[in-house]
Amino acid sequence: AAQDVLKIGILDVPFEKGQDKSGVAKGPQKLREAGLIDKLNECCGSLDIKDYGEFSYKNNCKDAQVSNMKHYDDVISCSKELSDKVEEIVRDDRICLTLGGDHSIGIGTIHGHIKARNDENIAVLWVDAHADLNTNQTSTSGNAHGMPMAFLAKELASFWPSRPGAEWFTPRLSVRNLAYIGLRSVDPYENAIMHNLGISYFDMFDIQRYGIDAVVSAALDKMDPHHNKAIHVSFDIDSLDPLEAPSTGTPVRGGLLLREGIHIMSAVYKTGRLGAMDMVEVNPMIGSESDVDKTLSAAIHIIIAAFGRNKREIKADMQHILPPI
Ligand code: 4U7
Ligand code: MN
Ligand code: MN
Ligand code: MN
Repeated sequence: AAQDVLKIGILDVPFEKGQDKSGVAKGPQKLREAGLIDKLNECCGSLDIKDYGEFSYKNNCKDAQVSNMKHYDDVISCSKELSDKVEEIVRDDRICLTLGGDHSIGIGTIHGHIKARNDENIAVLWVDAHADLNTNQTSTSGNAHGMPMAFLAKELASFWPSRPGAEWFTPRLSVRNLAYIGLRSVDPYENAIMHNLGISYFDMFDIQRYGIDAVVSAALDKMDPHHNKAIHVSFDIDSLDPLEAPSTGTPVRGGLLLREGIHIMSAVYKTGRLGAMDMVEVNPMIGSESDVDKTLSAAIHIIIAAFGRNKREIKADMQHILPPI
């Protein structure tokens, strides 16, 4: 059946200072070279894609720092400008597809999405091997890509007594509107926070036990019980098993199969409420050439599932294969 044109905005965010390994900033460019935009147009029916190109920022708080959070000033400066950019794309009435970059960029993308739509209208699905719920007090690495969810959560605001340079920022996401899928490497403090705050999560045990279809519907129910919010999916490629997506900085064995990742995004597509998606932590400088190809192709499969692969209208030039009505 004919459907409306789906409006998408694509933004590259080559940011890698939220972790220690170089290469993750090359993710967006490599996803494009692997044919992301052509595959979207081939597989997803009528799309109206606006290319916002490569995001860049100026470091406007060079002296700002907090303990045990590396490159804090860059993370804050990038987040501020990125949140304005994502807000603009969502206000243009486009589903914002952000290509990372490391997962610290989730601070800016989610904050920007909330600025455009208001906190009560957004739910976040965080697909990851990790919970990314450390504060600078609890992190064992000091890497910001393990902290974005703790930075964003209203309920954790008191754990960040001061955020120099981030006066523009107010935590606006309630953990009631958050669900995790894919967890299998959660630090002890993160685990305590998840249980104290009653955060919804579906780990690899749940996926094995109930199956991915039941898990994704349960996650969508928990984060948005009335099914009326815009969905922000933050997809960390390390949620997939390293056999499927080896080129990433913090791989953890025993992860999602590619078909499970695809199923998650198809289910989100079917809600009709996808508002923004981040694809992060693809590092094309890790592993062999075939590892990199596998990882890029997995990420592209997951993205095209999010935009309705094979589920949208048949292209006009293929109508002739249909029997007459
Ligand atoms: B990712 C870790 F300690 N929890 O905080 C940390 F295990 O964005 C890993 O999910 C964080 O890839 C992983 O450094 C961040 C570690
Ligand atoms: Mn992550
Ligand atoms: Mn991760
Ligand atoms: Mn990672």
